[in-house]
Order: sequence, then structure tokens, then C-alpha cells
Amino acid sequence: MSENNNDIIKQADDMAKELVKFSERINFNEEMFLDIIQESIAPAEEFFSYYACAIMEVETKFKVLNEMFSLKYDGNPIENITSRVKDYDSIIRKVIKKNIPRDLESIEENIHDIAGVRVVCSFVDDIYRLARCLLQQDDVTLISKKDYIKNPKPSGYRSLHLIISVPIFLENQKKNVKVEVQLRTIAMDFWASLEHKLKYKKNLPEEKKDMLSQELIDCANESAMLDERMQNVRNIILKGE
Ligand code: 0O2
Repeated sequence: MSENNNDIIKQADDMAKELVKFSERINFNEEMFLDIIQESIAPAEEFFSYYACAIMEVETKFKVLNEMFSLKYDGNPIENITSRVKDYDSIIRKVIKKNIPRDLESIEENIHDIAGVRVVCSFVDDIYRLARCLLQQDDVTLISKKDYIKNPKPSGYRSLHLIISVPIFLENQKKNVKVEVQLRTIAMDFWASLEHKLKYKKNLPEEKKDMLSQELIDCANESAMLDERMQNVRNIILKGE
């Protein structure tokens, strides 16, 4: 351990000892301590719970659309839906990267993917159909749209990204909450999870990383062609020609 770390640990230890002395002096009991902790984490808990509620709303919308589409078309358009509320560490990393104020109001204003819903479909047409149906619902507001299917990223990444705002109804108020929706095919999802592994792989020589990135660009192009061919087969089946 470095000397610097030892200094920090010593300082923290000294501060803890001072706090204990202080709490003894003012007769600060365990109950009071827990109250203070509870009071300081309550706003953050409430903040995260809004996003968890918004995820439930958006997931339900997709589940309803899936059910309705399965009656009208051939089978369910959605293969799976996964959701997450961004963890605290990732939010802080983004706050630093974007250089925004470190308060909940600014985080809510500037970070749009705290709530994330990922919808995986078999066919590209279903992605656009689902997006259109979601966006025409009168309680859904589109904030921004990035079509990485029509305009893939240089890495080869493909997906349709929507930042939407949906209302959640609380005890005495309505709150609009932002949710990032990523829609992609099974092939795009398979590719993205493999590429994600490469992105976060440490201890891999740079030249190997470059070679694998190029390989992944080729894989992304091939799998996009496969998506297109499968879509064509399905279109012919549906037309009954
Ligand atoms: P996580 O853990 O997946 O959520 P932003 O940084 O979001 O303000 P940006 O650059 O406009 O701004 O976001 P972008 O690129 O439209 O979308 C970000 C998310 O898309 C990423 O989330 C990934 O989930 C996904 N994504 C974008 N590009 C790639 C890529 O090249 N490869 C893979 N595998 N996924 C990608 P986060 O925040 O990185 O993390």
C-alpha cells in the first residue's frame, strides 16, 4: 500500500475517533445516528424509486404492445425485455465526464439514461413498428431519437435509441420521468454484448484489441445482412407468395 493511502487511512481513523468523542460529549445515541443517516439517504432513495416506477410503466407498455401484435401479426414481436436503473458509480462517472453539478436536480436534468429499458426483437421491422406505436401514445413524449440501425456507429454498433418521458403517478403528484429505450434485434444484441466484453477487457495488447475491433466491425456488417435476409424471408412468408 502506498504512503499516500496510509495517510488517508490514518486521517479517516483520526476523524472517526474525533466523531466518537464528539457524539459522547453531546450524548449522541445510536437512534439519533440512524435518524441522521436515514434523513440523508432518503432523497436519493426517492430519486431512484421514480426511475424504477418509470421502468415499470414502459415495460408494461411494451408487454401490452407485444400481446396486441401477437393477435394481429404472426407471433410475438418481442423476444425479451430487460431493464435497469443505472448504478450510483456509473452515474457519478457520467457526472464527471459531462462536468455537470453534482446535485440530484442537475443529474435528473442532464443524464437521460438513469432508467434503461432494452427491447430485443427478432426482426428489424418490428423494432420500427413498436417504436412508432410507443411514440403515438399520448402520455409518451419523445425527447430524442438516435437511429444507429440506419446510421451504425463506427464500432459497428446498431440499435434504435429513444429517450422518452413518461408520467408516473405518485401519492399526490404526477411526475414526468425520462427513460432510455434501446430497441435491437437478437443479432444486434448478441453483437453488442460481445463487443461490450472487448471494451472492458483489460490486459489485452493494443494490437490484439485493434484486430478484434476490426473483426467485430466485419461481424456487425455480416449480421446486419443476415437480419435483412431473414426479414425478407419473413415478408415473403407473410404475403403468402
Ligand atoms: P450502459 O451500462 O450500457 O448503460 P450518453 O453518454 O448516454 O449521454 P451518448 O454517447 O449519446 O451519450 O449515448 P449513446 O452512444 O447514444 O448510447 C449509450 C448507450 O448505448 C451505452 O450505454 C450502451 O448501452 C449503448 N452503446 C452505444 N454505443 C455502443 C457501442 O459501440 N458498443 C456497445 N456494446 N454498446 C454501445 P453506456 O452508458 O455506455 O452504458
